[in-house]
Amino acid sequence: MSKIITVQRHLVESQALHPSATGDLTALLWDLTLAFKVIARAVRKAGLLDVLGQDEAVDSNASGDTVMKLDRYAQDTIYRAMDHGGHLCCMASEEEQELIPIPDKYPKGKYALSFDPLDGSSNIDVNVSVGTIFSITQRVSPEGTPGVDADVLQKGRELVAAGYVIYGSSTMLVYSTGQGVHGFTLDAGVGEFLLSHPNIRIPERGTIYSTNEGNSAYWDQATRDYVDFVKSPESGAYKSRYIGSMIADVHRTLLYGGIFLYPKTYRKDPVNGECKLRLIYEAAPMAAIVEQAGGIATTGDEALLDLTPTSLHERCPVIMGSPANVKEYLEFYRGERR
Ligand code: AFP
Repeated sequence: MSKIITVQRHLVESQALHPSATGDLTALLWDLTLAFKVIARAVRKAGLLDVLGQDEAVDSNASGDTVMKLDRYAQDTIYRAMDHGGHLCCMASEEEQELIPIPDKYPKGKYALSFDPLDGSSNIDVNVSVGTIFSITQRVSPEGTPGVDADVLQKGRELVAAGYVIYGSSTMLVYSTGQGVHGFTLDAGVGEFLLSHPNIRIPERGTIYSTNEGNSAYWDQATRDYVDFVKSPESGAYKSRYIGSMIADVHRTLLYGGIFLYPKTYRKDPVNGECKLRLIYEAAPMAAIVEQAGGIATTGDEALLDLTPTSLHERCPVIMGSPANVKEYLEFYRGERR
């Protein structure tokens, strides 16, 4: 029988591998898991409590998307769990235009937290898996002072931790602090995340491609050629799977292998194109997980983790997945294949 390991114990044991660690990051992640449990409970009850629905929209978020009540609930829950612990100097959320300060009355810590409180929420009315994505950076501004944008605007390579929680048929937390990727399943009866997927490695190659093909007329030619290739007899037997909830599509890619693509589209701006996914809240944390699991995450031109965000809501192209599949995509993208 395998051992029962809670996420708390896993965090403490991982911290012991760093003799210089103060326990701050461990405590911060611990606080976050409480927020995730509260959100998981609300997501489970969502249909019952009638807290959802497009027509129940209350607001528009910083990126202009409809914000539903459950997004706001997830946002508030994370804020209320994290504002007073003394570990953070600021927060940034996909739902807020500006940086979220730590209230004056609480101490300012050495980390900054960025999060997408409820990714995929436009699908929630049809019971599709949604999730929370998060990342943590070490502050660059002076200790003890309020955090500033620069604390968050750091390359994905600088993340000290990244992860996501998927509220699906079960609730699962997947995180990395740079020592592999580990998955925990919430045992709702016990109220604990228990280690269920230690040291996740993405398969070297997969047979699933995942992309919104409704956009294909607006993709660059190389991406169109690649997707034509995966559908052709010469590629072998690829399957198409696209949920439209990045967290669910990337989680599947992580476990089964294959490729997830959200390339630039040239619809509104035929010259420069436009991107959908947010670098800080979606692309970088998921790229950190995929790379830690042995995969590749790229814009096509460069590794996603090498992008330095210049604003809180910057967007970028996203291609990530199994190394063999992404390398094949890059051969098309670089014009080495057609
Ligand atoms: P929502 O949180 O507004 O549902 O957006 C989800 C998302 O940012 C990401 O999770 C999906 O991969 C992507 O949008 C889906 O976009 P399309 O609907 O354009 O395929």
